[in-house]
Amino acid sequence: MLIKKPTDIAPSEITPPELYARRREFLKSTAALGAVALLGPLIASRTARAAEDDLKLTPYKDITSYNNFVELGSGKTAPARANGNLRAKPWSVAVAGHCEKPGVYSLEDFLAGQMAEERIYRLRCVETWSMVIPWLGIPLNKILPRFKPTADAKYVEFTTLLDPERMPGQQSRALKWPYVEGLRIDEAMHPLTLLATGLYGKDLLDQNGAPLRLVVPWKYGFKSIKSIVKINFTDSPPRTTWNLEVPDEYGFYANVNPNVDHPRWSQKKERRIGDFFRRDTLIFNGYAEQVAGLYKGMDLKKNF
Ligand SMILES: Nc1nc2c(c(=O)[nH]1)N[C@H]1C(S)=C(S)[C@@H](COP(=O)(O)O)O[C@H]1N2
Ligand SMILES: [Mo]
Repeated sequence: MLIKKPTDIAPSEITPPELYARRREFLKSTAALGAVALLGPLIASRTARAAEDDLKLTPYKDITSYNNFVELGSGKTAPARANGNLRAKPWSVAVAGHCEKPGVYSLEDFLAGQMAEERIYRLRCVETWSMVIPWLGIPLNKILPRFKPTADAKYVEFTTLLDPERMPGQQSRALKWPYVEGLRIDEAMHPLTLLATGLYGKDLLDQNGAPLRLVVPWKYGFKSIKSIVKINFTDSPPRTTWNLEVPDEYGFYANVNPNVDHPRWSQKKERRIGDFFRRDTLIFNGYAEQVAGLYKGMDLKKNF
């Protein structure tokens, strides 16, 4: 489905995850050796250690067995047990709203001509756990322009598949279905915003949002909506699932922010899955340099 030039194939796509992780360790230690000569042993080793620790990949096993995906079941382990319901079935994505090329596209047509790239991002859940995930995906800003959004397209609304047969969690009233999320158009077009089709070089499993899910790395995980079937260009803010459900706990923006606590718990610290000690939460999940400009002049406490 995705056609790539050989040079675009990331090592992760041709190497099993275990080997891949070891090779990355090797590359990192050789890079650190180079830096030693330039910067002096102390700085180099400290920097290398901090960088390595911060973006050390979460094991594939954890990324695919500890999930939030209410449609496939509540609790962290239920979604993985429901794996198999979504994949290997025809999938299409409807494009609607303020654009010149609305329509229903098969997944193949929707992604036609695009090359998946690897992006290693932190994922921070509003519940205070986090992971580091090597996604495979296509920047959303390479896909949206194809549908020619008009000047009225101020926001983008995303919708998850509604099908209680394939998504047994939808037989319960846990949330109002289907799950809906949204971004401002400039957030959607930001180069960090990814439409993911895989991780660790493999296609997404159902529990991670097969076959197509959003990844917005500077926002709490609930913005990164899974198993998308519709993209709608709107002129007003989309009504998003968690915001509708509990408006004073989950805002539209949901930018990761250690200085704005959840009403029921602190957001100052987080626990990286696999770590024993908690670590500091980073503003914008560590992507401030890239995204803070999107929110210039905004009161982040009000616009949480
Ligand atoms: N459709 C849908 N998307 C969803 C969710 C969900 O329940 N349904 N959970 C969200 C939450 S709370 C998080 S933290 C991330 C988790 O993604 P992961 O399981 O791939 O780590 O998915 C988000 N996307
Ligand atoms: Mo989450």
